[in-house]
Amino acid sequence: MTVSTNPTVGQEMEHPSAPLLRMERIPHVWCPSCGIGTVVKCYATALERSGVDLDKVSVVSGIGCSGRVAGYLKLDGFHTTHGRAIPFATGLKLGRPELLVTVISGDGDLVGIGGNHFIHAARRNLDLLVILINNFIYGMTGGQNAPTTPLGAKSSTMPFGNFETPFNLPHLAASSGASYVARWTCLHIRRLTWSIEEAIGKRGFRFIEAVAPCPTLYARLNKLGSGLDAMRFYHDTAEIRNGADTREVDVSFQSPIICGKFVDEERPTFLDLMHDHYSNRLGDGYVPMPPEGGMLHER
Ligand SMILES: Cc1ncc(C[n+]2csc(CCOP(=O)(O)OP(=O)(O)O)c2C)c(N)n1
Ligand code: SF4
Ligand SMILES: [Mg+2]
Repeated sequence: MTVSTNPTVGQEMEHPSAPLLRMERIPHVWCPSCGIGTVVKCYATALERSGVDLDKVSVVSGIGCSGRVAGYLKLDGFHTTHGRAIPFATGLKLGRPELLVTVISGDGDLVGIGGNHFIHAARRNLDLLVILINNFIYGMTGGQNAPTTPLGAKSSTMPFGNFETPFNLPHLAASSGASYVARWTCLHIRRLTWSIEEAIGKRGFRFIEAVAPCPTLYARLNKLGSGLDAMRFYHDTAEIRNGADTREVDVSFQSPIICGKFVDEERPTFLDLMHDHYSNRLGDGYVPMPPEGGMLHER
């Protein structure tokens, strides 16, 4: 499908990620200068570069503006109920271990209503790639306070500023047991893409926080300007500190956002431990669940 015209030669051109997108659903629902589309582009580019078999990739989203991502990718995609992307993805991975199962969803979805599932999936080191789009607010439902809203930031339910301490997401993931933890903003498209590509090639619970502008709610309620102003803010203030102690990467209102890869430690996944356990206990009597296509990430 063609989506734009090259002004120099008047030739119709295809968007570079079009083969991975459901172009028949474009235009998408996201507001102008929202950061969600940037994360989709980074994910699509990372998938293409990784060379994984796209028939073995699935994307699971919950509910919210970020929860619409699965619907725009030309992959096996699942738009699940609010907060249940991780349990859905868990069932998918356990039943079809050869798949690369990616969860892409919002901060409210994954660590608000879905927070319990998030920490237990990390604790079990489930073999999931989780990309959390953090716009510091519940975008889709009108800008309510989220568990990520920085102290002092305004939301529709905290019009005088948030007084609840937010989660430090990399620390939540790392202290719960994630084996890969990184954070980038929508300005860092190359680093975010590399990080996703790197995480695709790894095993276990891999968590990437993508900080994204929500100009319509978070920025408007806080008088922060457009998505472009958010990019300028990330550009002027974000600090890259690979290997930083996750206890020190919490986000304060309009203070520098610390980005980087913070954790990269391979350890046995839930399925590794389960197979070892039952093989030891039951010997030849243990038959792993079908299908037996082998692990996508086999070394
Ligand atoms: C069980 C249930 N509770 C509440 C809602 C309403 N709801 C839909 S999306 C959403 C918040 C989404 O926030 P987030 O995940 O941060 O996504 P964003 O829109 O910011 O990308 C809420 C509360 C719902 N759909 N289902
Ligand atoms: S409300 Fe915010 S998060 Fe939702 S599409 Fe608009 S800008 Fe993006
Ligand atoms: Mg949100």
